[in-house]
Amino acid sequence: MPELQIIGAPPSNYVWVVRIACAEKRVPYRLVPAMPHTAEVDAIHPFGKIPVMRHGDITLCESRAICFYIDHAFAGPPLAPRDPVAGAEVEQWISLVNTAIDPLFVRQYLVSYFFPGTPDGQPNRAVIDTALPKMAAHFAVLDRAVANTGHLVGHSITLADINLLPILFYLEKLPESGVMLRQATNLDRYYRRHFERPSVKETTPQTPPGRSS
Ligand SMILES: N[C@@H](CCC(=O)N[C@@H](CS)C(=O)NCC(=O)O)C(=O)O
Repeated sequence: MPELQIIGAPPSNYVWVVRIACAEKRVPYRLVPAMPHTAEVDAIHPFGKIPVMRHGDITLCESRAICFYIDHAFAGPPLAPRDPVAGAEVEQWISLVNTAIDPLFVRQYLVSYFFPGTPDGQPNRAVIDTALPKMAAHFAVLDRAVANTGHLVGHSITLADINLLPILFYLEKLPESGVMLRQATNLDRYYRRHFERPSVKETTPQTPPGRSS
């Protein structure tokens, strides 16, 4: 079996998603640190984004596609139910997080702290303050979603949860989002319980975004 390479910077939430997926499946891999828009990334992703993956002759980009490959090409516990309804619910939550949660929580709020782009390097308050009311509504959605079973889908961890957990990690660390998370008691409990999992603990980035890793 050729070596599986996960290529990308460890602090990236989407690189982390793929690493948790490997850990849950117990699939060995080599992490190749690389920033977006570098040669090894551009060779695989048409828009230079991380993560990308190399496995022998197989190259893939986009975290969802990489996780699909990891889940189906290797033995180990399935990361998404094969049942059509539950499997579709996992896809639904991955899509909701990728199209609504990540653009607001990561690309607006977290980026305004970690990559502010302001003249003095201070957090971009204008963007943060615009994001906060929408974030409160999104936290309420997530809080309701995990209230019944402590998972986004079904009664055990799936790719839906794996795709969300890295974002919650960063939200917990920042002032406004940390308060919002603690006030969303179901989501907070969900976050803390999942962060006890070895797959999550062992892959937690050692450096925040914006610092060399
Ligand atoms: N849809 C992509 C998103 C990946 C993504 O946005 N990665 C960020 C780092 S977390 C990136 O490479 N950003 C650089 C850019 O957008 O140019 C996936 O799921 O893999």
